[in-house]
Amino acid sequence: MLKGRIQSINSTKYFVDADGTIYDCTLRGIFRKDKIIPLVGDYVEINEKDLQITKIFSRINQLKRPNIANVDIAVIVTSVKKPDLDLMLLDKLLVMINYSKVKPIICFSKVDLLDEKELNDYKIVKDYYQKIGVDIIENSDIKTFKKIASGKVLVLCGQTGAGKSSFINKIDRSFNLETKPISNSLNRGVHTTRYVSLYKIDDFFIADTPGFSALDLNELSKEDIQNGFIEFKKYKCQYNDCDHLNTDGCMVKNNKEILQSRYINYVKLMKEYYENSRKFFKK
Ligand SMILES: Nc1nc2c(ncn2[C@@H]2O[C@H](COP(=O)(O)OP(=O)(O)OP(=O)(O)O)[C@@H](O)[C@H]2O)c(=O)[nH]1
Ligand SMILES: [Mg+2]
Ligand SMILES: [Zn+2]
Repeated sequence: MLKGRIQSINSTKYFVDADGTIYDCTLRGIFRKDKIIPLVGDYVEINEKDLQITKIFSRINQLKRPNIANVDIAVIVTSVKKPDLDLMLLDKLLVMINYSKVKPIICFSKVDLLDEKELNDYKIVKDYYQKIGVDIIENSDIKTFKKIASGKVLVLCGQTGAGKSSFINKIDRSFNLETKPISNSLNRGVHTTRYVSLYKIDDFFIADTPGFSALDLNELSKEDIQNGFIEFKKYKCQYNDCDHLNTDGCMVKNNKEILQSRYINYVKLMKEYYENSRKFFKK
């Protein structure tokens, strides 16, 4: 028996890294019957004779989008232009990553495309997320990134066209992952990366993943959404169970210390949550 970690998956083929050697494995039928789906990042046992995966070890965590297991840090690659800065997608990803018990960091990309006025607006946003305790880098800051990444397993996630694959190519010049310009008419990426793949660089592992433009949080509870707005917790509203929507004595609503888009996005997500749960009860 060999122990390794799934590095990439291509339909029924599982590429497992065991001590630096990549084995082209299949899955023993029993897993399919039990509907267990192995993910990139899963630690597995393989039978050396027939190269079948015989066991999947339990996960420390799992992200749904991108679908990957056992990561220490999720790097939200967020372009500030082309595609435009999408703070709703960023806030949703922060909620989802927090829910999955993974540490988030934000990596802003394409800051070189901003004019002076846009740069000022961007700085306000960047400083806010930093202030509430999220680690922030820019994709030009490879040195800082390598320090953060040392010894860890990281996954790049975020919008299609934001520059995830380009970032890996920049971190290690020997990489030549496929990248493509965004579509000018749609102002968004063209889904260049198709599979989740885990790569080793220096002393860390990093996964490139397919980007997306929309993300739904339907599986999350009201509390899961609220927990993702980490900075709201420090404000003591009049009622302990204040949902910060319309309650008297709320210290979050209309609070000038909170970035306006954060509160607006929170309200949108809570409204979506209430709408979905209404639909659910109607069924
Ligand atoms: N100006 C500028 N362009 C960038 C930067 N980073 C990436 N790009 C460009 O953005 C485009 C999209 O980059 P990709 O790396 O393919 O984006 P991706 O996030 O991997 O996209 P998917 O694989 O579809 O999820 C490419 O044309 C890159 O050259 C940056 O910091 N500045
Ligand atoms: Mg890509
Ligand atoms: Zn409140």
